[in-house]
Amino acid sequence: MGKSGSRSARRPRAGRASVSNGEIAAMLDELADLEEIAGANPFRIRAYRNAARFIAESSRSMIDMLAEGRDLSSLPGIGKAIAAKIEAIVETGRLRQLEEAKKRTPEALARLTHVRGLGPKRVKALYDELHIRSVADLKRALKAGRVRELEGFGAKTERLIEEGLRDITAGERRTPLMVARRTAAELLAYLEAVEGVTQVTVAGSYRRGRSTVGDLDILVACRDGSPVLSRFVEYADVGQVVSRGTTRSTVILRSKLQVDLRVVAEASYGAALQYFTGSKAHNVAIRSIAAHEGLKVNEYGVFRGSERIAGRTEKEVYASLGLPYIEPELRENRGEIEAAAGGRLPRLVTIAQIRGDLHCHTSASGGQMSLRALAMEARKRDYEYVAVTDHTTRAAVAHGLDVRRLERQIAAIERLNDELEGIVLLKGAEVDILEDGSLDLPDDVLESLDIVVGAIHEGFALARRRQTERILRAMDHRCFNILAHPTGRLLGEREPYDLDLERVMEGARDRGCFLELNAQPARLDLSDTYCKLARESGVKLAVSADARRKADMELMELGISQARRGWLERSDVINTLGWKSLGRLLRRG
Ligand code: DGT
Ligand code: CA
Ligand code: CA
Repeated sequence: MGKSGSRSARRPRAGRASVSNGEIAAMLDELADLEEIAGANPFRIRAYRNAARFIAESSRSMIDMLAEGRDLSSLPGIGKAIAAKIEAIVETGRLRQLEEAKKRTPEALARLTHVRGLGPKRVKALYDELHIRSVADLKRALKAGRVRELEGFGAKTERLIEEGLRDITAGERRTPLMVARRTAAELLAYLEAVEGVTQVTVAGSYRRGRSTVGDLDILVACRDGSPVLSRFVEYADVGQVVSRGTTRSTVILRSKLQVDLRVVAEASYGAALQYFTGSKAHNVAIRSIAAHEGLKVNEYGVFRGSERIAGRTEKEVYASLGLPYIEPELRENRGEIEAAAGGRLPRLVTIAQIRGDLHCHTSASGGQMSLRALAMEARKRDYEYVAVTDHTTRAAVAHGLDVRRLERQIAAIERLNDELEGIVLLKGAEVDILEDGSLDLPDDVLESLDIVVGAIHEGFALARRRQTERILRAMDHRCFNILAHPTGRLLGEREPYDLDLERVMEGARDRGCFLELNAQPARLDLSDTYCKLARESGVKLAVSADARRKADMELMELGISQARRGWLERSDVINTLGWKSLGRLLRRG
């Protein structure tokens, strides 16, 4: 760039985004912050800040001054280098040095400067002294009391930072997987239709099936010159274009969900998919295995020296490290790499293996479906059976069925089963487990049911020991089959009740009972880690939608994602069985 922006920069061109003084100042300030974290020359940093302040307070716009041919470096506090930067910003709307600084600085670290109570100086001290690189690191250090011991911090600063942290994490949005799936399905269809596009995949936490996602990470392979990046930013739901480059763009949709799109060459598509699927912990472990073999893994491929030995497919990437393909849901560095190396990877359950749903409500207890509608919906999904499990009377939740109404429902189910082809309605109930561990229906009624799902709906606050005994006692009943939503958690709303879940798992196993993985997005109970624990303790699970309306039936997919994250195989999930075998399993002793 010429010393006083000689050429066209002086005259604003039509169609160019006009950059305000405030925006120019903000970019210089941000550059100063990032340089400061990086430990750059303090004079340079101060120069950026001084210039930013001068520009922000100036009554004349920089655009006008440049248009008049003013030499900005004649202004107080603005040297030639900064004048050139301002011209670049006015000309292009961007500042190369800022973009480079952003690339150099871990995003999480840069984000820390936005925590109230922390400026770049403090972020740098936290990084240098305590190796804090992220909000999570910072939280741990605060908890351990290490922050207040740093020079220049102290107890008051600590409190300020804690408050600031609460603000930014409260504003942190994670999107439920089910919502993200709907958004992604439309966007994928749109991108696949762009000329030249050969492959599109959503990677990241979405592909790993996490119950919530921070953003969508989309990888696209396409032929040269495909307009995919420009079509991406033109997508109708885009609310804001955050960045736009030649191989990568980031947008925020109107729903506030962020989407990163990267264009990747076919030859490295598998390597990129592996890299951007994560998790970070899995990738770190994979890279260390590679290092042992004298190999290098990155998003472009697996390399021995400068030779690329794999990269086109993920399978090839894992194979080059001597490993079988590892399913995305397992990639959390929770033992999957050791299992892969030892040939002990689970063969994860799939949605296609599911033969029915064992927990559903009708309009009789707060749902919206009639018996017939429920049966039709299940048949549409190619299920063989679906259990009708309305609430009993004690349930504080929703107009439970008393014995008379339940008996009428049983008769209605029998009539429908005679009439309907291709689907069996199971006679069941979601029975309240009372505080003493007894069940909220008389024995003769329980005996007449095909399936009994037991649940706790009140008395959450019992002490750990009593809560555990209560559930074990309920499972002592020979009609008890499945413990619904075993920990009672409601995400972001209610903590799990205090319970010795390992004892409950062993108790269920020994009695021939089962635990539920409830697929309601607010529950997802059992969690993935507890699913894994259940499998290890030898108790089987039912994955259930707990549907109240037709659309809920598709929540089974969410449940299966979580089951897979919990390492469950077909044989761990009882609703992969046909009704004949399942029926035998449900008749205890
Ligand atoms: P999210 O978006 O918070 O739900 O979680 P992820 O796992 O989708 O994380 P995201 O979007 O930040 O990054 C996507 C993947 O890219 C991540 O799972 C692994 C990979 N990745 C991102 N940054 C790094 C990094 O600094 N190092 C390594 N090894 N991998 C990274
Ligand atoms: Ca992500
Ligand atoms: Ca991302």
